[in-house]
Amino acid sequence: MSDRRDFVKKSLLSSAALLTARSAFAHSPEVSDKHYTTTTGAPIVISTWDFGKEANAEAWKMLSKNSRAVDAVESGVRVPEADATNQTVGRGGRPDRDGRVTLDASIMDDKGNCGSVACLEHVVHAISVARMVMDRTPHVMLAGEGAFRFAMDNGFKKENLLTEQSEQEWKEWLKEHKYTPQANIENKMPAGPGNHDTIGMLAMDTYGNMGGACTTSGMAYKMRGRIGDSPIIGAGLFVDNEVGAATSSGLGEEVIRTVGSHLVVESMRLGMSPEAACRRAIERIAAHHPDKPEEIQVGFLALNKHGEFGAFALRDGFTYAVRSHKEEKIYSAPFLWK
Ligand code: SD4
Repeated sequence: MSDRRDFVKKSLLSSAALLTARSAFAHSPEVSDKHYTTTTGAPIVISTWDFGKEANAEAWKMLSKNSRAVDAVESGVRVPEADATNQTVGRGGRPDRDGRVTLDASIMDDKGNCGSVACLEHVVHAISVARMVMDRTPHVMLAGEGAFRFAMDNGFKKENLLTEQSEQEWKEWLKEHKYTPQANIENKMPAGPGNHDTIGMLAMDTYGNMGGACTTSGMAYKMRGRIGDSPIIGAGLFVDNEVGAATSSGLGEEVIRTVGSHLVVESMRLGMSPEAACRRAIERIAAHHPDKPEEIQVGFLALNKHGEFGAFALRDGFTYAVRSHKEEKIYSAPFLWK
């Protein structure tokens, strides 16, 4: 209880400081270029891909009512999780090679608390199961059958996540039976630009505290049991309330190998801008691939404690959505390889 009082007191103090900071910025010229923008301060929410816009809108409703960043990002990413037409997150996600939809998700708050689930089946809101792992268990990560049992024990509903559309496409795929991840598959899916991949969302609340969430059905037609970067703290998501937060989308194996999101945050700690920090992590991945394979895409997205954001990708096509008092916008990330 005293912990909570302490939190409320600190929050009010930092909120007052932010309000002062905001009015000091109110008449300063906008610092803005194509990919790197200084906002006028918190709150702000950013997320991967074009479809982040709708998810941001949900998170924004909460941020603008002074909710904690961690609560806002959880609510925000539940939007694509529930959307059966989005074939890469939650319900309607593309299955693994065996036709099973398995979800990966992680969440992290401003106090270094984190929770995640990997290879979770039959539960739409993997992010909320991850949140419950964070809030109600002594662990960080639950996987597979254990994660499912934990969800059932905590009141989540068992559902079939495989939609007719995803099932049909999987059956088509089985005819050729080969597994080749495609670059920017998120913006190329048959259902058009509304159909995307992993959502990684980062936010800073009115109190200047940060939170992040990441949720996905992973790479389509992956091997059974395959886990990507999204549920791995430090790879698909990392939040350090003193410095900033980062998340990723793309070929998870590359992100895990380089502990990408942690690398981005640590680079910001050294003074790099969010974009430069994302670029550094992308260059680390590129260094393993002098031959620039066509099929590899990874994008990083980052937000620092000043409300500055940026992104960088291996290839053209990675987009992200931003919502703040100043803007509601989709940006294209700069990239390394044509
Ligand atoms: C994964 N990073 O499972 C996820 C998938 C993804 O764009 O983000 N694809 O590897």
